[in-house]
Amino acid sequence: MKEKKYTANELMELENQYGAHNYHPLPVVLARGEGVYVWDVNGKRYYDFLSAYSAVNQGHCHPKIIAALIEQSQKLTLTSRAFYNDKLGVYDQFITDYFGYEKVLPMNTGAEAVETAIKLCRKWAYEKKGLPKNSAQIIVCENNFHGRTTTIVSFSIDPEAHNHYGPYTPGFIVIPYNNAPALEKALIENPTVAGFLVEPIQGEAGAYVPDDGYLKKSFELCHQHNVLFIADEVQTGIARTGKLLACDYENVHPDILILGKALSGGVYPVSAVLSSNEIMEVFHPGQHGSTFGGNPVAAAVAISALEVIKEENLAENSYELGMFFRCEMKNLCENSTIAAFVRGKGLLNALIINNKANTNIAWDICLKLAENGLLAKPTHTNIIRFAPPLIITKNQTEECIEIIRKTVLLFES
Ligand code: IF1
Repeated sequence: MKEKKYTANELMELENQYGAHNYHPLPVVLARGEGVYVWDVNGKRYYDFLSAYSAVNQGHCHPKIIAALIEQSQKLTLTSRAFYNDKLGVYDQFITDYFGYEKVLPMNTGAEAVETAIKLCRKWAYEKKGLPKNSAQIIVCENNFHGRTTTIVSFSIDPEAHNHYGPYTPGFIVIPYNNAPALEKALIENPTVAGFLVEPIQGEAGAYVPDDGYLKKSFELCHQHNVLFIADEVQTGIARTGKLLACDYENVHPDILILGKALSGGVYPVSAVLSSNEIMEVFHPGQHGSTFGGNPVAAAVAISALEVIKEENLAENSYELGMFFRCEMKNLCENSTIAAFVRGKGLLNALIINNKANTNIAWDICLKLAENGLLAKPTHTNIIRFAPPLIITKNQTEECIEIIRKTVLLFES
């Protein structure tokens, strides 16, 4: 049967009528992606400056990753963990060697990996640290984003993410981000702390980069109090911030490392929790798991996605072009009443917009950016996240800077 051709409006209407309204997408209907570009159903080409929230760091439909997906999908897709398969052990060795850990627990989504890390940390605290039963506390930061499960939103301070989902999971202490004294105070005042869960750069909060030394000091404080330092690098990892991991900027080796998103190059849900034997050995058969966790397709795809990061020097490219991008955005801000300031690391950047005159201005700017061929989305009303695939070239970056500059100019009073 010939495939029905839907118009953009028909497709948006179908989603509106039959899909839950848990998102408010920009009115752009995408049909194809390749590298830094995506095309809508009318054939209009855009630069993708969101990268599916840093899941397509390697670029859309990277040929090597797609080839791995296709090859494995035609051989064996899922065995469950009731049996071994010929890809998982090879992947376990590859990824633990790649990031310098002894053990990995493979999951699917970032939130699943965060939940796994929470369970691992608590179990370690009871069985190794000797905390009393059900006493474990995990310290988290204000303006965190770690996913959308009921436990994770229990410690979110964003009303939109948190409200009306109670009763909430206890056992979390919220402290200010980028504030080592606040962490030290919480550690001293709470003897049953098991772990500190932190984003090395807060993505959803708008590429909020902590002061130099914050991660190192936090890591040291955790170890002084026999508390696990847990880094959520779901968004900041896999070369996004200009190093393989954002923690690498301070040579911090997290006790528990959480990865997701670009671990698969955006072609398949793959996440992972990495740690040491001493910590991971608290998990025994039957105590944690997942139907799809560690499946052969995820294993094959993740190996190829991580190989691409190194083969194409994507961390270095992210570092260099990120510096260039922020320098150009700073120039824009100096000559703008609208663009206030830029922050970020590598190619995880955010432009903070002065929205006093018009609270919707960031959204309006993103609509105009789309018209001008660049896709980005606001976060927290007045922050526009700019995060292209890490394969972007200098020339393409220059072209995108020009698109951003001329678009913001349209809103100058
Ligand atoms: C949405 C935000 C970004 C994450 C970090 C864990 C997860 C995420 C640091 C969970 C996921 C996604 C979720 C997606 C939009 C996006 C997002 F806007 F929601 F906050 F990137 F900033 N840790 N972030 O950023 O991973 O379960 O989604 O695979 O929910 O709208 P996931």
